Amino acid sequence: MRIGVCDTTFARFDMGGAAIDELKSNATDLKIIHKTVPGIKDLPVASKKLIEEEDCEIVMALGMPGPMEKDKMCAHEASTGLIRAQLMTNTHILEVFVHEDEEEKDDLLKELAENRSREHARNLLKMMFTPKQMQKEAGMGMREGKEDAGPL
Ligand code: RDL
Ligand code: RDL
Ligand code: RDL
Repeated sequence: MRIGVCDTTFARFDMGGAAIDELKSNATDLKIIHKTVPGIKDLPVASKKLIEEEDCEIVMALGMPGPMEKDKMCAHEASTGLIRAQLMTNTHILEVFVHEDEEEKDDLLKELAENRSREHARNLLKMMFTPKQMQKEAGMGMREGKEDAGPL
């Protein structure tokens, strides 16, 4: 299976590296095509190219929206673009965003970025290889990078 991984230089942690490591540790026979762009607004077209020009069956788009109001606007625009790219190609692009203001301390932000990237990588493998396993988790309050909220 061909999997696209697209990350940014803006991010303050190597989210793509963590995702690729997690994918490779949990599956064999993966061909991973990795592209890096400057920032999250560049992810939609890079992801679409991974699907259309590199024949990826699914893509992870990883990035870090900054803490300012303009960064949040930027994240919303990037997200809208990623959804549009998915609809245009009928292909999943897992959006893995870690907002810089989700944690105050650098070491906690680093841990969150690493854990969220790895957990979304495992989500990808579940979606592609063991969808029944994912179905078992329906309604379970799953989260990525932090504690699960859990079921009611
Ligand atoms: O196309 C070049 C840039 O416009 C693009 O890379 C943007 O995504 C860069 N960028 C911003 O311009 C901005 O105001 C980013 C952020 N905020 C941000 O919070 N996170 C990013 N990029 O990854
Ligand atoms: O593509 C992978 C994820 O980006 C996607 O599954 C999102 O819908 C996950 N998600 C968030 O990233 C978020 O910030 C969700 C929420 N909030 C939310 O409130 N409810 C969700 N997903 O179901
Ligand atoms: O329940 C607490 C958090 O899950 C909630 O604050 C989310 O909005 C945090 N979050 C993001 O901001 C985001 O951009 C999440 C994701 N992406 C995500 O992919 N998965 C999450 N939270 O569990």
